[in-house]
Amino acid sequence: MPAYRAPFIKSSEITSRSLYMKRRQFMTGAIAAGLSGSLASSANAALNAKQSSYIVNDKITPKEDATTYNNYYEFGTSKSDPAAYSGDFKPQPWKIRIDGMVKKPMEFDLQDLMARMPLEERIYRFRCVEAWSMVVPWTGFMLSELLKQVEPLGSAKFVAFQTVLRPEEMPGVGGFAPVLDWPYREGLRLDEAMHPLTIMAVGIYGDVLPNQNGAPIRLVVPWKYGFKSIKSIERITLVDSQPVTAWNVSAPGEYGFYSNVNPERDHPRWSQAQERVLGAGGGFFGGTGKRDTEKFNGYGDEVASLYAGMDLQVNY
Ligand SMILES: Nc1nc2c(c(=O)[nH]1)N[C@H]1C(S)=C(S)[C@@H](COP(=O)(O)O)O[C@H]1N2
Ligand SMILES: [Mo]
Repeated sequence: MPAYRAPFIKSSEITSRSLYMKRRQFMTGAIAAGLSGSLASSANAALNAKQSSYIVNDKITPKEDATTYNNYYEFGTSKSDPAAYSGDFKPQPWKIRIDGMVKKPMEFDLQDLMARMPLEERIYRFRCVEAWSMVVPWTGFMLSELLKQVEPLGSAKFVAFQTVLRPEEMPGVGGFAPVLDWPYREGLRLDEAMHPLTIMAVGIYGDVLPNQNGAPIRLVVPWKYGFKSIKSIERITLVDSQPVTAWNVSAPGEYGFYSNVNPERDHPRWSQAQERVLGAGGGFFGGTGKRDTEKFNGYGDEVASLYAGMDLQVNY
């Protein structure tokens, strides 16, 4: 292992980011000018989101990489399967139900919800447990804003999430030996769910989510391994005990409930000390395309206090 080096931001990377921001400003301008009218309902509608201050200065992953190299086992286990086989999935119309230990259980129509929630664009690091990573602009809103509307009861301690299950639209579901115990399920502690970094994303790269990235609405928790960021959510339930999660059921020794990004705790079958950055693989200008993985994926200042006093080797 190489010694730790502080991340070095090349001027070319800074340039690509500011170019991206300019393009975003242009899109926002186009919307303000009323050019977006019919776009709003089309499949690649530009979303009218304000630029958030939650950004990182890392080079943004090419959209092509983030939308063709995916994990979404409902559509197959190869990285290219979700983009290739999610064409029949119908993300509209969509309802999302929030129930359990709340004062006001509710069912939201996603279009209504998106019109009401203040959408913002955030640039987050995203680290898969398989030791690859990307940096992508998500459009969404804070999960806390959604949960506040249903008024969690004092007894609620965890939040359980569930992906829609539609075997007829999801060719990776079913068969004699299902890869996971469907539906895909995930969970967070209530304080993690209420953290300002935790968002519900409805877009990526300024457009609505493509099916392979979790259309029409998915979770994004940037300090945890990617599998916590559950896709195409149809149900959220507040509960008082730690919920069952799909990967933990499948391999409890490998995938814990917390799954905070942690270079100090290796996966039983591979090191978590470094990550391969999507789209940065040792090209003409050299470099390995790798970087050292940061604890909490670099979000330690914001989230480390959530785990004060906890042994993160035990609570992996
Ligand atoms: N429903 C569902 N959600 C899921 C998955 C999945 O297989 N099914 N894969 C997870 C994993 S392992 C990762 S790394 C991310 C990938 O998100 P992306 O395709 O947008 O990069 O989605 C997560 N959410
Ligand atoms: Mo992942």
